[in-house]
Amino acid sequence: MKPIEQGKLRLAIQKDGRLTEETLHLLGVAGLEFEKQNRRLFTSCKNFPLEILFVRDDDIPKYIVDGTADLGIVGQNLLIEEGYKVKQLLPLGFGYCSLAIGVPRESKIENIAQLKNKKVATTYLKSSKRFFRQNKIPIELIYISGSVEVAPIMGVADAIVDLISTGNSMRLNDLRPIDIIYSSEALLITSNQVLKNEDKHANVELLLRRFKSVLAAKKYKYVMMNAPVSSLNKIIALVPGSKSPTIVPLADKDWVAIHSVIEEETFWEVIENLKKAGAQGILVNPIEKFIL
Ligand code: PRT
Ligand code: ZN
Repeated sequence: MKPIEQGKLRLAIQKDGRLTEETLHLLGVAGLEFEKQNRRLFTSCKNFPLEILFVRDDDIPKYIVDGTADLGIVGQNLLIEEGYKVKQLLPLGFGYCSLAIGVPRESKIENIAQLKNKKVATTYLKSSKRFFRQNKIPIELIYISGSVEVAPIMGVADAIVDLISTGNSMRLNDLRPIDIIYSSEALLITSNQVLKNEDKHANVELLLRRFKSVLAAKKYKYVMMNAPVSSLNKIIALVPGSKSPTIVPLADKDWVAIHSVIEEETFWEVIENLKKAGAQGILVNPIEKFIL
């Protein structure tokens, strides 16, 4: 199916930040060609009816809600914080982070109950308020717009609520996390309004299929190996593939070549078991796209 010109879509992505590189990589691997140098506000995709809008991440949900953009790539954390009514289409497997509660390393506080009546500094006011209210722990929330990690050192707060990914920033500021409010990753979002437009909807489905095949490919590795016919059943059970593995006869009748895929998560475990089952000369290749 070809994309529909009348259903031209506008995709809002972060101009310059933590999500930018992986967003551009995803679009590139999905086969979308556009000018990436000296990112202006707008660029047009050369081979898909798609405009790309480079903006601050905080503005993306608003643009989806008011129709300035049809699609957006944004951290789930922003949606949770502001409670935007957008349609979440696909988690994208990057931009992972957690909204964590941190206290000074030397503090006696071990759990959230001990934060009762304490001062907590954050940029994520709404998420924090909701969390402590749900847990029935009264606290004093202090809004800080940046560098929340320094609030305890400056004596402004007893604890902080902030995003963490590696946790380095908290550690460097002598803080330790005691709880996680939620976990987040980058999402592809749209609005119901867009999906009601038949042409736009058709193009959204095309893009979704492309993105899904890129994400599926990241999860798998392509493997080829030689195996004695006698251990074929054992090996098929280990690498069942998406339907069943490809078996190619070899000149030596007692041996076959097997082609299949392995999930990244269990990769080394499966490789060990394949070797135990008699597989030899195992070749592993990355997959660019995996259309399921
Ligand atoms: O300029 P613009 O408004 O577009 O960007 P921004 O500065 O507001 O956002 P940016 O680029 O920092 O983050 C964009 C999105 O990336 C966030 O909304 C999250 O969805 C996601 N993300 C993933 C993170 C992190 N990881 C992260 N670690 N956003 C922020 N951080 C910060 C955190 O606030 C803390 O200051 O990084 C620090 C901690 O990192 P670690 O690795 O030391 O734990
Ligand atoms: Zn921002």
